[in-house]
Amino acid sequence: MAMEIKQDRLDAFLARVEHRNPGEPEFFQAVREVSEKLWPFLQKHPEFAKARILERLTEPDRVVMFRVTWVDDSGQIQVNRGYRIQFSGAIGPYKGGLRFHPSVNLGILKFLAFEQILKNSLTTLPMGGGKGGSDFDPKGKSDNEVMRFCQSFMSELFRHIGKNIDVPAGDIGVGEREIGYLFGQYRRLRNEFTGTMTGKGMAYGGSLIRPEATGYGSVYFACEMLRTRNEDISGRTCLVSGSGNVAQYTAEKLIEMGGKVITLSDSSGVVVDHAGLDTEKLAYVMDLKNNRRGRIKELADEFGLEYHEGKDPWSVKGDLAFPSATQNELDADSARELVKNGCILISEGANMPTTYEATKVFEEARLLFGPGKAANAGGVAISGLEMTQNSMRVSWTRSEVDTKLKGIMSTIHDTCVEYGRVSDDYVDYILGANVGGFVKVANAMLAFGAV
Ligand code: NDP
Ligand code: 2IT
Repeated sequence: MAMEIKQDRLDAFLARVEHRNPGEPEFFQAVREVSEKLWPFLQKHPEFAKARILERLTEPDRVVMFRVTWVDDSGQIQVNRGYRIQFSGAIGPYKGGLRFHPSVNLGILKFLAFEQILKNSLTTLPMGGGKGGSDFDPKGKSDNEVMRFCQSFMSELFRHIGKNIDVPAGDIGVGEREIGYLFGQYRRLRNEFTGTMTGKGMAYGGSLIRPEATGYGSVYFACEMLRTRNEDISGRTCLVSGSGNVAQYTAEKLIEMGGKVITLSDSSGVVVDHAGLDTEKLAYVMDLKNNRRGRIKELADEFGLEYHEGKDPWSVKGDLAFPSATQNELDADSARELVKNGCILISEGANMPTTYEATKVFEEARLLFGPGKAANAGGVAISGLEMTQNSMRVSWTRSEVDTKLKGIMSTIHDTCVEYGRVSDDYVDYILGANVGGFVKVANAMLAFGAV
């Protein structure tokens, strides 16, 4: 009976969140996944429930939305929408990426910023949660068009950010080129050089290992999970989705560790390489995606590999899966297919790539499941260290930063085990990551009183 009353209260809380945020299914999905896991913990900690921490944490500090007007190469005026969600500043300056993709809307950025709060807390570094971006599509645009868009975008964003206020970085569609244009405009408008963005180029304050950090971190996290079962990457068949920043460096680290990476994909289709990608093919992918901005099909054409238009990697037989493209790219049918094919581990390089129903399939099958806020936290962790280096005006070596990245991923894993061990032989990493990320933010909020 008592349990039912508590479940009723969770349902009522979620119904309120859904009602207050209409047309934002991804935001609701993220809040639901977190709240369900947090609820039993909150029952045991009435001080958090009494202070209504979860109600406050699901309401952004503020949302900035603005018009971005720019002129394309043919002289036409174009209008896009820009956003910055400053979700929670409880434990540090707002921190999180910018996404440029036609699918971007308020609900998607709110889900990303909400996840970022707990992810950033898990890194142990002092960073609050934020996210931003635009529905601008960099695909098919010239460098000059991208530059003009970025300059216009920053001409509004600059007044809302700062090294101690809000520090943006990259995400889908925002890589080294875009960060350069954005930071260049920010520096020009402010006339001061500060570490107000991360993911910067090495010539102007970037950190070594930042480009690699999300992908490498996702593999380090997978290693930690495998270690709990006395397993490792070597000789394992790996399915990677996407072929952008996260996918590329996930594949690179897997290959280095002796894994056999048999898939890469993009929004058009999947390439399957039964022999396993080698460093030559990966170098081809990096040039294709980062410089020539082509389609993944060209990898298959170049090396005579299998290509399936409109398909994803999840029906291919593999031991370890690294969804590294976008949200909700892995549904319940795909999850069942992976389980049936003997997959033992999922490490989410992307943010919320697994649908709600699919996570339940993995939980039931008791797979090693590393949720994005833990598994892909390496990227923002090294962003945090880029901020540190900028403030200290020093540059750490590659091996110094890589060692710190390994240490942070291992600490995040420990936190997940601490809060997520539900039996001798099973760690609920979703539970562990959500509670482990929540505690510090909640304690800070308690200390602040009713703000
Ligand atoms: P990139 O823009 O570098 O690459 C994105 C990749 O995902 C591309 O291969 C793209 O294919 C594919 N993709 C994007 N949207 C879709 C879609 N709707 N359907 C299918 N495929 C899609 O982005 P990142 O690699 O930086 O980001 C990938 C994921 O990782 C995102 O979820 C991001 O939030 C997350 N992440 C990124 C971090 C970072 O440091 N960059 C840190 C932590 C998480 P196509 O080229 O065809 O669009
Ligand atoms: O989702 C993410 O963690 C990122 N896109 C990286 C954010 C950052 O500030 O480096």
